[in-house]
Amino acid sequence: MHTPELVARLYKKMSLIRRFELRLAEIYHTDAIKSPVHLSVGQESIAVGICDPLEKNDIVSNTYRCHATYIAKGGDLNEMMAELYGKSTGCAGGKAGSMHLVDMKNGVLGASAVVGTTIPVATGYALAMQMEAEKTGHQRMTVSVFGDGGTEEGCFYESINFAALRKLPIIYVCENNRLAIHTPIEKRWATEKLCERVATYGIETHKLDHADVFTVRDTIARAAAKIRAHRCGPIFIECSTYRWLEHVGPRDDHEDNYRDLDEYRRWKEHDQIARLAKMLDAETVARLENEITAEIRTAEEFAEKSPYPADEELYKHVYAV
Ligand SMILES: Cc1ncc(C[n+]2csc(CCOP(=O)(O)OP(=O)(O)O)c2C)c(N)n1
Repeated sequence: MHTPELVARLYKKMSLIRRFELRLAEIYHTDAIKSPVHLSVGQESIAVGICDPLEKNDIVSNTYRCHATYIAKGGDLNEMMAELYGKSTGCAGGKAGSMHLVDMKNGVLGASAVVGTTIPVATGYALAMQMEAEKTGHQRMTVSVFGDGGTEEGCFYESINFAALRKLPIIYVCENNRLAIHTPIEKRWATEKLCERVATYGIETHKLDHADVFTVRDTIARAAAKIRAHRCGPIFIECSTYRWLEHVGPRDDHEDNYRDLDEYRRWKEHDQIARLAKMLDAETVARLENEITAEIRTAEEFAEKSPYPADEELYKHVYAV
């Protein structure tokens, strides 16, 4: 049985992510947003299920499709919108854009556009957390999130091997939306036995098929508690999900002939936001939606009013050898 508070909290986070991204899709044509956007519409329950049970000082790491985990982990919404607008108040000073969101004060490790590259960085962070816990006695954790395409990179296997060897405090989560740009999984993998492949490294695995936000949350909560108590990481979780919009950009691409629209319709019927709305009373939903409207408007105004970076910023954070 889920408490009304939990349902309301998960609903609000998922709806905030979706409405924030749909607002981006609306304003994208105005050129206010200065970088490409990889939207997570349809996939929100994974990010929210992952981040809800984490502690503030735990870290979540993701790829270029990072809006959802940034918001779910409590990343600053104003700084996120300002970053998308290329403004100096953005979370990366307006220099990085949508694919490189970061908010270390809220436990969001910097994202990267290069598929797979955040996995070894997150693994290194988990090693640092393991060493830190030897001094502090408290085990913080890292959750490394990536797509099914990320598991095709060599550094994925190097990372999970190292993490298993050193029993690192890390949970690896594959958001399996079955698509890498336009290529479905059937054209990329000889078998879909991803969990079985990972298990051969000596890693506990879980396969979650329905993107049920409560199941994702409970699985992460149990995995995190186990790793904190027994120092027995890593744990690998494969979460099935589905991207409703195009790979990059604001459109739906259902006319592009590369995906099975029945699969899309099936996922849409199981939309977790609509499901949780039905578990709440209408008054609560209206109140949460009003709060979301205000938060998005505030973020937009903050971004609009903020200045672009000064010219001299061009030479800061540039390294030469
Ligand atoms: C190393 C590398 N190879 C190729 C690309 C081009 N690329 C960008 S996104 C993408 C698909 C990745 O799919 P997946 O990891 O499943 O994540 P999703 O986009 O579905 O969230 C590819 C091949 C890249 N950015 N980096």
